Amino acid sequence: MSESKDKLHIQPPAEFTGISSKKPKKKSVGKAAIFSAVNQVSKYMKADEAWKLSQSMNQKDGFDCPGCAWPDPDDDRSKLGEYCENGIKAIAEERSKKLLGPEFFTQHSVQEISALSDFEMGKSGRLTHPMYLPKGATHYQPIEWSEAFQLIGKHLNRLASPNEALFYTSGRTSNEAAYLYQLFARNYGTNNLPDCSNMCHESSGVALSETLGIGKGSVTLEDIHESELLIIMGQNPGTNHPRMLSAVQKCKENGGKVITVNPLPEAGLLRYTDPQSVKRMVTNGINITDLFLPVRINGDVAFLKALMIKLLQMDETQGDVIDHDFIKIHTSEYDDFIQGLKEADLQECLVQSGLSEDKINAAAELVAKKEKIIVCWAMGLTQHVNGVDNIKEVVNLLLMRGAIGKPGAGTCPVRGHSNVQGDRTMGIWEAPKTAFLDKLDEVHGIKSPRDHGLAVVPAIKAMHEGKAKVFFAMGGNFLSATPDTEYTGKALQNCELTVHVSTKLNRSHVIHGKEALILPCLGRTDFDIQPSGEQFVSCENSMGVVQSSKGTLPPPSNHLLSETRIVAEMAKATLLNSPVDWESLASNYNLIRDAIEQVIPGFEHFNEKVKKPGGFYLPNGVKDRMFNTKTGKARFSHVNLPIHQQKEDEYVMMTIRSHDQFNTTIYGLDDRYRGIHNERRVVLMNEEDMVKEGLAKHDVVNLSSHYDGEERLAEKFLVVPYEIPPTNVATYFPEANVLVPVNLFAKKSLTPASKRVLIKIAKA
Ligand SMILES: Nc1nc2c(c(=O)[nH]1)N[C@H]1C(S)=C(S)[C@@H](COP(=O)(O)OP(=O)(O)OC[C@H]3O[C@@H](n4cnc5c(=O)[nH]c(N)nc54)[C@H](O)[C@@H]3O)O[C@H]1N2
Ligand SMILES: Nc1nc2c(c(=O)[nH]1)N[C@H]1C(S)=C(S)[C@@H](COP(=O)(O)OP(=O)(O)OC[C@H]3O[C@@H](n4cnc5c(=O)[nH]c(N)nc54)[C@H](O)[C@@H]3O)O[C@H]1N2
Ligand SMILES: [Mo]
Repeated sequence: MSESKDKLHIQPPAEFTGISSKKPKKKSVGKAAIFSAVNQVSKYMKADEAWKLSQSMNQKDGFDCPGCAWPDPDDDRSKLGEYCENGIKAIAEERSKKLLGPEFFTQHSVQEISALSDFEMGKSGRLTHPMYLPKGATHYQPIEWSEAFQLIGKHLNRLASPNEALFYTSGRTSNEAAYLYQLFARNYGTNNLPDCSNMCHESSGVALSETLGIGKGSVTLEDIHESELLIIMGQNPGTNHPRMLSAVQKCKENGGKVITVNPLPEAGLLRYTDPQSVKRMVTNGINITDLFLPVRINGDVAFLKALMIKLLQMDETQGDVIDHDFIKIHTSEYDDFIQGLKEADLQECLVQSGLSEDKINAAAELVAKKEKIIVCWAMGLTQHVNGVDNIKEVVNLLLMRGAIGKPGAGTCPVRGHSNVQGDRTMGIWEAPKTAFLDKLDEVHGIKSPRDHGLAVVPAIKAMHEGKAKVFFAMGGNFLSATPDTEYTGKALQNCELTVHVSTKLNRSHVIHGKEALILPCLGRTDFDIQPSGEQFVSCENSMGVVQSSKGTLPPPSNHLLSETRIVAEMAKATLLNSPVDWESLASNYNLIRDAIEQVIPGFEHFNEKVKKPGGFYLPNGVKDRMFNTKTGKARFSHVNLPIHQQKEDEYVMMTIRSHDQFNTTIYGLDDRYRGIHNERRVVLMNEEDMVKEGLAKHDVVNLSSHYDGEERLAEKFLVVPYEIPPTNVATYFPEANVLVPVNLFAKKSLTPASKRVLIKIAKA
């Protein structure tokens, strides 16, 4: 335990773990990835369980990896198990051989537990018992499940309005649990269903719905394989979606080219060795990126505009660059868009993007020559004030080239959590469509509220202002994942009751409401037995494939309930005259799937189809050039260059993931590809900037952000020289979240702008 036990740590304790830093790697995966995975497994898991799980992970009759949402191949799945290093780490984390029982909580006060680092919390073991923190108490104590549900029911029923309750979801929740959870919230009377998506791909959802008519991507794994040009923007797949690299490899083997747009030269995007191919291991892998564009943070609109200006010029001089036929038949608002593009200033775009004209010309050459183009993106594009515009500009580019709704071409927002896309399909959304609610009401005989609810940022504010009083989380780590950690901490502390359904201990459990509950649940790898027998659940991956997932190991404790069961018991204890038969639904998940089939389009014969190996694709009109938009066509958008203000002494900070974490879960303290070992409190800085600030490698600095007249402080970070554009810096999430102002979020999507925060750096 840390020395600073005498205070409650809303932020992770600012203590160093002993850095060593080397030159970043120039390639990813390969043997080192296997060693790293084996190391995690042997340290934290039982060997026989590890072997059993590696055989069933992402297999057609197995369970869905609790890591990222990258899809599994439709046909040939690797014999070794369709896994990656970080997938192995995810299961080692869930199936940890250590158990965290009531003794831990009775021995250590909440304050003492808060002094643990996030890494230590995660490694303290799998939660085994429901725990309760009474008002004013310093320690959690065990509680019976029935009493816990009664307590939740009592709190919910005494609120002045159902809108004083918040029901958060993290993206691991299965379709079945998510459906039941939103049904409960709406039967209870609120659309307050904030979810991790609000902090993640919401900007993509908003932009894609508006421009193409569906908030999801339009490509399949096959499309990636046969694409002629992949543009990978704001994404670090070597760490966050390692299995994507096998698909990119196939694309390259078929002759495809790759452009990477990223402030950092991420190792995973430079060179890749497939850990499942002996030949590749021997030949030392393949080059991934053909053209690397080291864009400045938030220089993407500028880059895309410059690129499109070039394409327009090429079309005017040599012809055949812009797909005029496609544009005429399938799109609207092209003239406005072109007008805007003609008014844009190339020089200004070059300066803002930080890219040379040569680089833009090289990119334009590739884009003009290739017909099958896919743009892949993740948080580097979405988590900006103009996140929605970033994605609209991506769509503009694809539409110009007619690269939508044909094989090998389209949009590929690469999702984060393994079922974040499915949760939204199931109705985990604070702004549901009326048609969805109408159907829900008709099928279940309830009366859903029609007023929209609160997304993550407004939910934090509502708690802070005392307007929301009960916070319930289905998974996740709300405190540490959200922006403005100190502000959010106070918001949670204001609540009458906070409840966390969790598999592992995290900081949100110790920064609690006046009363608090921790409800331990089954994970992806566990059997789930209900009165009608053994159950399976389903998930939707990043490409709209729904498939079943079934745990293969006995649960680590007899006291765990499934998320579905928890929702049903909470509903029974809260809703006294509900027309929904909660007991039957939780006893047999086939009945939940029957209900989903009736309410949500695309799930016809759900129970039958989901049992087929490999699952089924949900309908997606964009693939057939059917655009369900306001104009009935794919819409061009007019996007402005963002206006950036940055003072002389300010830096632009992005908060990113290290190689050894899954969001707020810290698997280890290394960021192997970036050459950083045994430390997370680092700030990656350009060497010229270090000289300007008089800083040397591993100097200790404090970071402060200044927004709307308020100062936020994050103490003690070590400077690491890095290849990053001047005046741009990078830190890890969640350590730097305290610097992200709660009011700094994307227009329209309300996604916290965690990738562009203005900070000052001062020697400590
Ligand atoms: N192992 C592992 N896997 C994960 C996760 C994890 O934490 N660990 N998290 C999951 C989740 S929920 C998500 S959403 C995804 C996240 O996957 P990513 O989006 O890949 O994750 P980040 O680390 O946030 O990386 C963002 C990348 O964008 C770049 N970037 C930052 N700002 C900009 C910008 O302004 N422009 C451009 N062009 N690039 C920029 C950064 O340099 C970095 O390479 O991964 C999922 N998978
Ligand atoms: N500054 C900054 N902030 C960010 C980001 C960023 O890039 N920068 N990224 C944002 C993004 S993209 C996302 S998606 C969010 C993530 O936000 P969250 O989804 O809220 O956070 P996680 O860290 O994924 O949640 C981890 C916790 O989930 C619980 N858990 C794990 N598995 C299960 C399960 O099967 N069931 C249940 N009930 N609980 C489980 C464990 O208790 C674990 O401690 O963070 C966001 N925050
Ligand atoms: Mo995410």
